[in-house]
Amino acid sequence: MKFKSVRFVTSALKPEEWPVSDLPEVAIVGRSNVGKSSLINHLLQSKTVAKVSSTPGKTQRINYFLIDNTFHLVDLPGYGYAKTPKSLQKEWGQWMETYFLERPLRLVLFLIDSRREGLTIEDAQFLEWAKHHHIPLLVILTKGDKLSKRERDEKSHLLYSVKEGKCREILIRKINEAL
Ligand SMILES: Nc1nc2c(ncn2[C@@H]2O[C@H](COP(=O)(O)OP(=O)(O)OP(=O)(O)O)[C@@H](O)[C@H]2O)c(=O)[nH]1
Ligand SMILES: [Mg+2]
Repeated sequence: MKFKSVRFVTSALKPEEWPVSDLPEVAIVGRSNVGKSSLINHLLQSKTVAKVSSTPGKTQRINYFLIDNTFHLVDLPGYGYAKTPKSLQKEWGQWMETYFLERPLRLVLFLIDSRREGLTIEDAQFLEWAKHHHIPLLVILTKGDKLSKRERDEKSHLLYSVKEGKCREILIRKINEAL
């Protein structure tokens, strides 16, 4: 897969709205504002495929994109977004659990802001849960361009920046391996 063609499939919320499909899926998760939608645009070399915003909570539904007619790339809403109503937060948690356990997932791209020291409680909980359920996960540190050279050298995970091209090729290779 070269990430050449993309087609927006649907913007869904509840499991009933998710596409009926056996195509493999690669999902993107992480806190609000970490750069999930930006990463999708960078992978697809488009400015407009996924909606980006400097205000957290932009992506509020599960957005499905069909890539190269072969797999679904799935932009999930960011967690840790305080303005989501409490009632929806609870249901949302259950839907997400269903999502991760029942979809034909090949890889979860787990995004963390590279400037953060350590994990948030939610990040740690998700990692623990994903490990327990043997969910294939790739940790990606975002906004790598905001780090100094020394800080970059200290990081051991894939350091991504939408301002740089090299990380895109590495990530595409890793996604292809997972598929
Ligand atoms: N400097 C820099 N800024 C970035 C990078 N990636 C994302 N951003 C910025 O971070 C902000 C949030 O990006 P989004 O892609 O909307 O984040 P998101 O994770 O999809 O956020 P939600 O949809 O709210 O969950 C935007 O202002 C982006 O321009 C990066 O690699 N470098
Ligand atoms: Mg988003």
